[in-house]
Amino acid sequence: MGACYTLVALSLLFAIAAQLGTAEVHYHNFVVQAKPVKRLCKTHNIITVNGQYPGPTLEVRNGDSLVIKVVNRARYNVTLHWHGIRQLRTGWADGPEFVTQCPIKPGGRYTYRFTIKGQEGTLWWHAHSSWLRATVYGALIIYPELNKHYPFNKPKREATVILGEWWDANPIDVVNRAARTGAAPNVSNAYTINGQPGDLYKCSSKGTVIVPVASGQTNLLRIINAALNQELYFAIAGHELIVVAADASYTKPFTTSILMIAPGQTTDVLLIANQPPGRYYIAARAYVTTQNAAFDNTTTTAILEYKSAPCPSKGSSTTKTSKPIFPSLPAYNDSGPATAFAAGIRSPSPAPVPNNVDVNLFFTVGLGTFNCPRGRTCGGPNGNRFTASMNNISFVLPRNLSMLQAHQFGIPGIFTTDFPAFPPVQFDYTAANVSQALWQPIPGTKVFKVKYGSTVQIVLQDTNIVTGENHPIHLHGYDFYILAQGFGNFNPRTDTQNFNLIDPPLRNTVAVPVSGWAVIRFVADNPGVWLMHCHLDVHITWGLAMALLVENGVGKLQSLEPPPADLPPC
Ligand SMILES: *[C@@H]1O[C@H](CO)[C@@H](O)[C@H](O)[C@H]1NC(C)=O
Ligand SMILES: *[C@@H]1O[C@H](CO)[C@@H](O)[C@H](O)[C@H]1NC(C)=O
Ligand SMILES: *[C@@H]1O[C@H](CO)[C@@H](O)[C@H](O)[C@H]1NC(C)=O
Ligand SMILES: *[C@@H]1O[C@H](CO)[C@@H](O)[C@H](O)[C@H]1NC(C)=O
Ligand SMILES: *[C@@H]1O[C@H](CO)[C@@H](O)[C@H](O)[C@H]1NC(C)=O
Ligand SMILES: *[C@@H]1O[C@H](CO)[C@@H](O)[C@H](O)[C@H]1NC(C)=O
Ligand SMILES: *[C@@H]1O[C@H](CO)[C@@H](O)[C@H](O)[C@H]1NC(C)=O
Ligand SMILES: [Cu+2]
Repeated sequence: MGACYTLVALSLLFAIAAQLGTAEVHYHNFVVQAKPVKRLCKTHNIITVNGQYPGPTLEVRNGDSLVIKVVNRARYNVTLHWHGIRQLRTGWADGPEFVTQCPIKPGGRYTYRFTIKGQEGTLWWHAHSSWLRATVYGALIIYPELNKHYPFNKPKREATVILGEWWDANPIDVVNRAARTGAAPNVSNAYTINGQPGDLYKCSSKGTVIVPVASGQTNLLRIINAALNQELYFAIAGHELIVVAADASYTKPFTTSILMIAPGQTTDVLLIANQPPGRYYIAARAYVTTQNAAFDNTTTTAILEYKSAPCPSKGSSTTKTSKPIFPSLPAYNDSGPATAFAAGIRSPSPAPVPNNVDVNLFFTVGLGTFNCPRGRTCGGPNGNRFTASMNNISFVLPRNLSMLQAHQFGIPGIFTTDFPAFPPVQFDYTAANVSQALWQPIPGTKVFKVKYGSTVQIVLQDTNIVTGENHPIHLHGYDFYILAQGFGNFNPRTDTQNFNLIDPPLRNTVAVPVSGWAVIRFVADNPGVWLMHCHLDVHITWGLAMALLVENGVGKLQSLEPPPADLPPC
């Protein structure tokens, strides 16, 4: 009886909402296909969506629904992930291959359907299969509901700045070669802004992205790090940036001249065009935390151009030769600005931080090695193969069914539920020289099971196995509060006292400090199988991942929806 009334009331509400036009359904066709693209003087056939690189920008409002019909015309398996979308009860649309679905095979199709619930800001979408996300990605912008506003003055203009990474090779060949040799994969040849390397690379000046601004006006820049494997420092010459959101959660505004954005993260900033009219470089380059590892030491640029700036090609001889002003960026290995930037990001207070922790977890994150098979030579550390793990389990994707299907239909043999809550061996995680007896993890497909509604806290602890490194850890299906972060080993006695329970940032990806730790907390209110992994694709390839299995709660509204009929078979 009560349920009937609720249903009637709900459908009435939906009818009213539809009449007012407050929630829309957006239909898109995404054709995954190869397309020749010329960069760095050479043409490559890259995998794209609809022939676009970067892919199409999705623009929706909070409360809207998306229906994205994907057709795979490429020669690779593919899946798409809507990075940061909570996918409440719709885990089937989350996308990581073999976790929430089997891949869409060449010639196959699948329609992703989901609703944006209570999220606003900048997110993005990307392939979640092998290294296809190197070129298959785009922005996903969520505006406030109709007649609702930003919690800051409405900017005059908005621009999206997607940072990416370009290989002068097929990225799939790069990762496959590394899998064969056990060595680190080749580093990229360029970083990109909206798909363009910019002025400082060969054959790239013509395509350099221009971001136009008008004197005196406020602009909202939505900056996304879609790079495959590299954390980036970002700055705009002559201009301060006011950070107003990160990972589609608003922040307490703070002013900075340097951003550090890890792959998977987004940062929204206000830029006031208050400098002398002219041209100013927007630039990004690597923030590197490994020791003695090769990295892409190039700088990508775009140009912030005042509309009243003299045109360089038609102006006087001085303007003709005047190059844009270059910003000052930190040294590639300087962690200071990254640490300061992370500390600056706060929620608008007071944030509703969950208080009583039900599930206390401690996960190490780091690299490792597997012995080189007898009779072969390997290119990793000490002649072995590179690997990576969480709590000494190197994550292996199933091959014959997705974990979510196995969970839903009770099919055994796909994963086990014995992911350890704590490191199986306790050691000095950040010692300068961790004993090599600890370097070799165990491969496995293990989940940690969590009851619906429990408050989960996870300490993420980097290890110095092989090398310490800043790992951007991304959790699917959730936003989490970052209560604290620091260098060295997490100390529960002293570090717990410094938790920020007032205004910690709410994010979907935390850059765990190199040889350090971060503590995250969230309420497990979204049933399903949710991948948690390093967003450097080189590390997820090596197994730096695990999955949380959040059980159904009571009744339909606390349970995963049934799978869509067109879910691809394995
Ligand atoms: C990677 O780098 C090596 C050594 O520089 C080179 O031989 C190889 O062709 C490159 N390409 C790929 C796809 O890994
Ligand atoms: C990075 O490149 C710059 C020149 O562009 C050079 O001065 C610097 O030494 C390089 N750094 C490393 C670590 O390769
Ligand atoms: C950064 O690298 C330079 C050499 O490229 C080195 O001289 C310096 O000590 C390094 N700084 C840090 C903080 O590691
Ligand atoms: C899936 O593959 C694994 C290992 O390859 C095997 O043990 C399991 O029985 C298979 N499960 C199904 C449902 O085919
Ligand atoms: C680090 O440990 C290895 C053995 O695990 C040892 O061979 C090496 O000498 C040690 N290096 C330092 C600097 O202590
Ligand atoms: C991981 O497990 C393997 C196999 O039991 C063991 O040799 C290694 O020491 C463990 N390492 C850590 C860091 O727990
Ligand atoms: C593509 O997906 C199928 C399962 O749907 C799997 O059997 C096959 O190994 C995948 N191919 C590659 C290259 O990963
Ligand atoms: Cu990592």
